[in-house]
Amino acid sequence: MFGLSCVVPLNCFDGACSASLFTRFHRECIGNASEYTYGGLMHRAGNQWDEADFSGDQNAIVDFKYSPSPHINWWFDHHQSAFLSDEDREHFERDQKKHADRPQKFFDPLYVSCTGFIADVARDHFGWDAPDLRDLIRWANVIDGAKFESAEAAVGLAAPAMKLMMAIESTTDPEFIPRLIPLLTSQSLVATLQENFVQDQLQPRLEKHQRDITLLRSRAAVDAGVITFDITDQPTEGYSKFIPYYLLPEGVYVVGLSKSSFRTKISVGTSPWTTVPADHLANIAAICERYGGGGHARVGAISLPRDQEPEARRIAAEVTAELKALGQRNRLPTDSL
Ligand SMILES: [Mn+2]
Repeated sequence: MFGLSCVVPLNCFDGACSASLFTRFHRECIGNASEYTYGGLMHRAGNQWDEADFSGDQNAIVDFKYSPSPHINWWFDHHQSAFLSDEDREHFERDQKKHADRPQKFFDPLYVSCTGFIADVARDHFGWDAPDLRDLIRWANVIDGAKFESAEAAVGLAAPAMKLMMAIESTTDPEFIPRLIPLLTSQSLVATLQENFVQDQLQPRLEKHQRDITLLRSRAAVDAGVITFDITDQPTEGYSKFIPYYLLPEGVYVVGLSKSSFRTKISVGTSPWTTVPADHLANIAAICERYGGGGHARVGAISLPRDQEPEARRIAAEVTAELKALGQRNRLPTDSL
C-alpha cells in the first residue's frame, strides 16, 4: 500500500470536484492506496513544474497541465493549453502508446469540465460509475463551462454549488480545499455547504462579494464591446469574474487587471451570455498563450510577477485593442447589408 498525492489547481471548483471524484474512483475501483493527500497548485508565473510538487509514493494531476515527470502516475486534463511544449505533447503521446492496454493519463479538450471527463473515463475505461454524483458533475459543467442561465444567477449565488464555488475560488487558507475535497463526493452539496468550517469560510466572502460589486461598479467601463477595469491598487485573492458582465451587459469581452499576494494577473474573458456567434469570437487561449498565459477558448489569464505592473498594463492595453478591432471587423459585413 502507498500514499497517493493528488495535485489540484487552487481556487478552482472543477479542480476540487475532479480531485474528489478521482479519489473516490481510485479508492473504490483501483483500491491500492492507503491514504490520499492533496497539494494545491497555483497558476504560477512561468508555469514551470517543480518536482517537489510530486511528493507522494504515487502522484496524480487533475484539471491541470501535463508534466513529463516520471513521478506522475495519473493525469486528467481538458484544458486547450494542457501542454507546456511540443516535447511534453510528444512525451504524452509516447506514454499513451506504451500503455495503450491500460492508460492512466487522459486528455480531451472537448470536455466542459474535468470532473465530467474523469467520470466518463472511469465508466468507459474502468467500468466504474457513481450515480449519486450526477448533481456534482452537472454543477462542475455549469461552473467550469460558465453556463449559468443569467449574469444575475451567476452573481446572485442562490444555489449551494454556487456558494461552494465562491468559498473555493476565494479561500486563502491552504487547509480549506484539502479538507473540502473528500466531502464533495461523500455527501450532498447542501450538506457540505452546511459544514461549520465551510460556513466560517463563506460568510466573510459573501460580504466581500458585495464590496467587490461596489468596487467594480466604480472601476469597470465598456467601450466597443470590451469591458476593462484595473483594481491592482486593491489587492484581492479572488472576485467573481461575472460581476463585470452583470454590471455592463453590453460587454462581449472583459480585460481586467488585478493583483494578489503572488502575482499581477490579466484576466481575459468572454461574456457567457453574449449573442455574438461563436465563430466570430476571439480564441482567448491563443491570445493569452502569446503572452505566456493560457486557458480555454472563451476565458484565460496571463500571470506576471507582482512587481511587473507596468508590463501587465501594457499587455492589457494590447489585448484590449485586439479584441476591439476583432469586434469591429466582425460588425462590418452586417453593417454593410
Ligand atoms: Mn477544469
